[in-house]
Amino acid sequence: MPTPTTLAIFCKVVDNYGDIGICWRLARQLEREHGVQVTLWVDDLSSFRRICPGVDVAAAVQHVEGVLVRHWGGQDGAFAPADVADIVIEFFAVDIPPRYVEAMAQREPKPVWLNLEGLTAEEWVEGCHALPSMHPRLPLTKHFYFPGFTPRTGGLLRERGLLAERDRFQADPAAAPAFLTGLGVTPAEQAALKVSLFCYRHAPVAALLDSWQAAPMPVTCLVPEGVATDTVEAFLGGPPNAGAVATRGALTVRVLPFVPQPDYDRLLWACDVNIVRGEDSFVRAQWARRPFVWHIYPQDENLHHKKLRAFLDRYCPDIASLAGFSLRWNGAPGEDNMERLSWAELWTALQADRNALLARGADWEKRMLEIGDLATNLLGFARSLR
Ligand code: TRH
Repeated sequence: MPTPTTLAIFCKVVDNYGDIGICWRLARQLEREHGVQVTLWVDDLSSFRRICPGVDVAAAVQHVEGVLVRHWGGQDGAFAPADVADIVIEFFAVDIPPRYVEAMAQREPKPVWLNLEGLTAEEWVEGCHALPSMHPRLPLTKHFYFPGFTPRTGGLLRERGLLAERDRFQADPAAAPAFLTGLGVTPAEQAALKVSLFCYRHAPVAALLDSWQAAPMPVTCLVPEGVATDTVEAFLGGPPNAGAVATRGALTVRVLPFVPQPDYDRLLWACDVNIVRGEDSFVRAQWARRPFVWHIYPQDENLHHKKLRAFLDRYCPDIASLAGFSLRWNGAPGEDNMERLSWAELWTALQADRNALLARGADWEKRMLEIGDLATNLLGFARSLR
């Protein structure tokens, strides 16, 4: 039997859950679907535990779902060439421990070294994807690897059975009610238009909640614990803990527990509209095939507005309601005719385009499937370099 490929991922949690969310998803998929022996080095086990409750925050080394997880204390331990994996991935250009890099240089054959970058729809990634970069001192070459939305990028993370599982869930009339009931959502709340809300603190949540209170159709807004806490607390008139709920006018806001990663997918599949953020939930919303609004991770000098526009230009150049809503949600200037609309009008326009948005979701999915999934593409690329 050939020895399985070994692969190490180095992940630093800058903030939030996206860094570990993406690395964990990739690690699990490579191990489960490709038989790769994965070691995931991660510096923050508490964040990891939020999305994967099986993680022991006190363990320096542990196996989680077949993946070897090592707590990366930032210290530079001693490494021998034999400790180095066949493929080494640094996520978001983290600095791999210098002694590990030295060991990489001594190893024969040399490992494949990839820098897995962040997701953007901007055109320049096609020119940078898969480019080599020589180490200034050591006999090592690193390659940049970009996820993306076009065939000249690595594509998006997507597990093999994901879409079939989603289809089964969405086709089964009992599945979403059973799932939501398990999270404490009552039948009356389920009968309303269900919106999941995952965004950053600076999103104009209060204005949106105000407009939903006066909406012609009842809305149930499901907010994971810890999201938009100030605004949610003000709406509830009490602590925004999981299980807290309040109704004002047409709007019910319910705080949900922060669920394990696979259940977050089910939440997206069960809701009518999803508000998502960052990178990983943004991609999962695309696979949920339900209308979604993206709250993009903020960057200095509003660089993120450029990234947001690049995505909207690809995804919905002809659906002004989604572009207008998304730009306003992210505080980015929009078209004049959209700028004049109130939140209630923007919401009404978005709902009026529901069928177009559903059709776009299906069409977009087809296009993304043609690119293949990120884990398979990345592994194929790494093997082509060996
Ligand atoms: O948490 P984020 O804001 O992470 C961000 C982004 O990745 C951003 O690009 C990056 O630069 C920054 O971190 C440092 O949003 P994101 O990417 O959607 O990640 C959230 C993860 O949390 C995702 O894997 C889904 C998961 N999740 C759960 O598992 N359960 C939940 O209840 C919720 C709400 C999320």
